[in-house]
Amino acid sequence: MTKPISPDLPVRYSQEVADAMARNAPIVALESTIITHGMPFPGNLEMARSVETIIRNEGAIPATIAVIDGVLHIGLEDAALEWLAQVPSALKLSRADLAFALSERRTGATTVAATMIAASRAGIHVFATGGIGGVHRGAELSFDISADLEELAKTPVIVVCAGAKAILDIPKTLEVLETRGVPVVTFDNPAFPAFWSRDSGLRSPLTLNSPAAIANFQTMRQNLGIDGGMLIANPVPEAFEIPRAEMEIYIQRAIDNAERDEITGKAVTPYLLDTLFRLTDGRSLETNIALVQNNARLAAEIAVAMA
Ligand code: PSU
Ligand code: MN
Repeated sequence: MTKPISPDLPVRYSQEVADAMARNAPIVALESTIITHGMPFPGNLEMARSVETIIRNEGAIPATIAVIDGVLHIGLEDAALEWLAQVPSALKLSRADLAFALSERRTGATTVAATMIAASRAGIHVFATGGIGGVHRGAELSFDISADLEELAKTPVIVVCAGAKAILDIPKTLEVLETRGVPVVTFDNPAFPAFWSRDSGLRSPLTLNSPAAIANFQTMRQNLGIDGGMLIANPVPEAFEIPRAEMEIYIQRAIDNAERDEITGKAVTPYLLDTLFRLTDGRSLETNIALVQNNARLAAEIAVAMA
């Protein structure tokens, strides 16, 4: 079901990832848009390094994915990670423009959708991130629905996230996932989480309590010949939670600013994330880092269970 990497694709594996592949060791993919467009420096670099360490400590190998000068990197050495965390000009790459960055020899960071494509082609089945893209509030007018949702329907990768940010319309996001046949499984909790908060106010479509059960579920889908990935929602640890009501004030302000500044297309999500970091004075960043770390741990456990 995984399409192999074409010999004509400019791809480079980190030493660690190449070794892991040779011995069939568990690997966890990581996206890079969260580094270049999702968090400010130096918190982004601290996050990127710490999640790699957590994955190694769980017995898996991290593969951060990005395009550097037209080469698709599966696994970044530390110097490249440090450089990417500060480069101002990186493109934000999704399904629509991942190949463009390769054909035009550009540098760009991969979103959830593009990371899933690259991971799947490389034979990596588990991926950890913070929040996914989804259906934006007001999508009935703007038509702004992230390509991440379509990719989850198509590409067989398990994506571990902390739910969806309430900058999105969470009920509509869950509706689209259901329509497209994407299982949404919350880990060890009946409520679907909303990124900074453990409870979005919506019940999770499905719940599972162990990494092995998640691995078995995906294997059974493949036994049935069902394509596509699944979304694992891992609630933020209680100690780092920010209550929904408190975030809602900032979210509404960020959305209002985006409308005032006429932000559209792929600029919308980075604009909202940046505005929220400024409005919360960095407090949201601490929570954001903690939840990505928590997701990296669970993703590594799932990868180990699948190996
Ligand atoms: N949501 C977050 N943090 C992020 C993103 C989303 O809370 O960093 C990034 C991810 O890379 C995601 C992308 O795949 O934004 C979605 O962008 P868009 O809505 O333009 O598809
Ligand atoms: Mn969009």
